[in-house]
Amino acid sequence: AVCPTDDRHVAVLAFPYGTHAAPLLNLVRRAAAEAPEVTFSFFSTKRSNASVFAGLNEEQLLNIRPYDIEDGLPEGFVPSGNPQDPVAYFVKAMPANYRTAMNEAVEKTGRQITCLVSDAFFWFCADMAEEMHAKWVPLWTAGPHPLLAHISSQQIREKLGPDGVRENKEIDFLTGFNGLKAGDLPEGLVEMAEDPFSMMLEKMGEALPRATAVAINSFSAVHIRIGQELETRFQMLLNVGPFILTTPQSVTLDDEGCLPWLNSQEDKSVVYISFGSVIMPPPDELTAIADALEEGKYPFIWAFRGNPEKQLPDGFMERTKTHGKVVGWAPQMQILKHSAVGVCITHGGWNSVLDCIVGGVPMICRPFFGDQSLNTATLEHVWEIGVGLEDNVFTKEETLRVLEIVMSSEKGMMMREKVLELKDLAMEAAGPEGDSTKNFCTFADILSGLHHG
Ligand code: U2F
Repeated sequence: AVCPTDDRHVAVLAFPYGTHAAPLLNLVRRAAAEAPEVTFSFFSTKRSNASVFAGLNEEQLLNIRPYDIEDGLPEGFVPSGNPQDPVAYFVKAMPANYRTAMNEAVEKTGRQITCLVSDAFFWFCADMAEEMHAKWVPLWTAGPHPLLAHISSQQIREKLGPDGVRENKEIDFLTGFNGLKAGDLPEGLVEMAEDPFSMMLEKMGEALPRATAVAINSFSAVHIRIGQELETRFQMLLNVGPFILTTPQSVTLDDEGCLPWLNSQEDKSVVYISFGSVIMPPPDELTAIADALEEGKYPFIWAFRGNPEKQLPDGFMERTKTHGKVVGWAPQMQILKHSAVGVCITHGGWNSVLDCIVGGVPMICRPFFGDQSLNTATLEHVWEIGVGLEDNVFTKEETLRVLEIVMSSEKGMMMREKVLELKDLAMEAAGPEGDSTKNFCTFADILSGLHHG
């Protein structure tokens, strides 16, 4: 029997690291606004909830309630500095930590769970949903290429043979991967590493075809053939992005005056640098970037997560203070939309790639882990909207070389044109008649129990 929407209870299971929980909350906020009678319970760690719910008032939260889950860290855990360590503990604590908090939410609200919306990582939701007779809609927060790679891991291993990774071997047997190589794939995929994170991704690949629908923070025109292939693998594929255009965003204040400063800079002259929320490049590469900016006299905004006085070359901050800004956390999207920005130096995190597309800004990419190499190869060789680095390291010479390509060459102009074409397609997808808008309606209907398919 179909239960009335006012009995509906959607459990949202967020992955509390990197930029995963915030995009999921933003998507759910839009859905919750359209289904006021449905109850939403949002599960993440205390720390993650404190960060993603910060600044949201009752009115913005509507029918969504946060619940804190255990992070699985042993008592007295001392961070080693490796951001992957807490993730490994967390993955070991799953799914028991979610179950405990979900039972609490069922008790508190008096409503059984009718739908699970989770980070796509959470393979265990396939069984949970079955057991609860609930729907399951996982959200893949990265791009379509790595998603297809993860769900094709067995095929990739078979095709590449037993000799392990052959860095330069083309992945020509997978739809949409022409021009991409084995060495671009996420680490741990070809060799099948047995650490908790890689195992989670492996199980994810097996579980996703069981989902009611798989949502992705992307738009169909990003790669039509990959989209078509994904559609054959899943019960339903819902491109519902880019979230920067399709979901409410939390506001980042411009405390350090980046935007007024950009107003005083020439068109397409500024270099914006950010390595996302997890990564800090090694010291010699930070120095190389700083030296290149100084020698090339490029105006810049650097979103720097560490201590710039200590980690950047002596006197760099003082010498560059009139033509550069080093800030803690920048209003990235607004910066990238500003006409003064000419290039973004990034680690190739998917959210940053989408920010650059929507901002119409070509990229210089230095990937570190996970999907970032595949994103870099795709934007360099498939979309032609950015460049990678020789040997994938910043040296002063290499940084100057790629800056010159993007900022001053014919090739750089072509990149800008192509990124603007993608931007138009993104805007269209998120517009009133666009695919992402239509897919969002389907997503919201599944959550409210109105979609029967
Ligand atoms: C993980 O990505 P990260 O969190 O490291 O990086 P991004 O996906 O690029 O997301 C960074 C977000 O933070 C914002 C920026 C993006 O939305 O607009 N931001 C900001 O507002 N101000 C700043 O100063 C700096 C950043 C992972 F590491 C990646 O490999 C994955 O692709 C990604 C998604 O799954 O998650």
